[in-house]
Amino acid sequence: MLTRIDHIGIACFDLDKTVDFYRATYGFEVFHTEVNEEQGVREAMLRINGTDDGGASYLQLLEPTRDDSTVAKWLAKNGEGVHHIAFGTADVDGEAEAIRNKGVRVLYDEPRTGSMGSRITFLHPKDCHGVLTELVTSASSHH
Ligand code: CMX
Ligand code: CO
Repeated sequence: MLTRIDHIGIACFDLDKTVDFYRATYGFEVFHTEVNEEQGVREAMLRINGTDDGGASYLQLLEPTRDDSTVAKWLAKNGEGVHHIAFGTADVDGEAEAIRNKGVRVLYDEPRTGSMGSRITFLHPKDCHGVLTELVTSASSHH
């Protein structure tokens, strides 16, 4: 089961400036920052709200760390904006398998490491009506 919006991923050129915008405009504070070398991003998670399943929903602000990263490529083509949406689940492996069996391309054979020790995978945007879709199991709900 997918039980929440885990986060909305937003690509930006300058993470610090974008964080400042979200703080000044909406009062959202940074909950967590990290560099994910595998994904080629420096990111800030802004916690927006708690959710019915005991988890939370975030904005994930993403700045590329290298020119050949997926986010750098996307920014060069599209400019800043919404890059992906992520659904939360207690079982990313099971959900990925079930969705793969429906004919949607899952990008990774095994989930990889995402923000805050979560486990993540992605669905191809061309199989999801143009939306790059991530599935997330947060560290606190690993079994
Ligand atoms: N949303 C919607 N469509 C997208 C997209 C996105 N974010 N990124 C690419 N596309 C579309 C392109 O517009 C293009 O469509 P057209 O052929 O119609 O022009 C097509 O997909 C192929 O795009 P591309 O620029 O050639 O990009 P690639 O195929 O090299 O990569 C993808 C696309 C989805 C495989 C790659 O972005 C990927 O592996 N993403 C998952 C990892 C990721 O995004 N990590 C960063 C976030 C990390 C995190 O959330 O923690
Ligand atoms: Co994400």
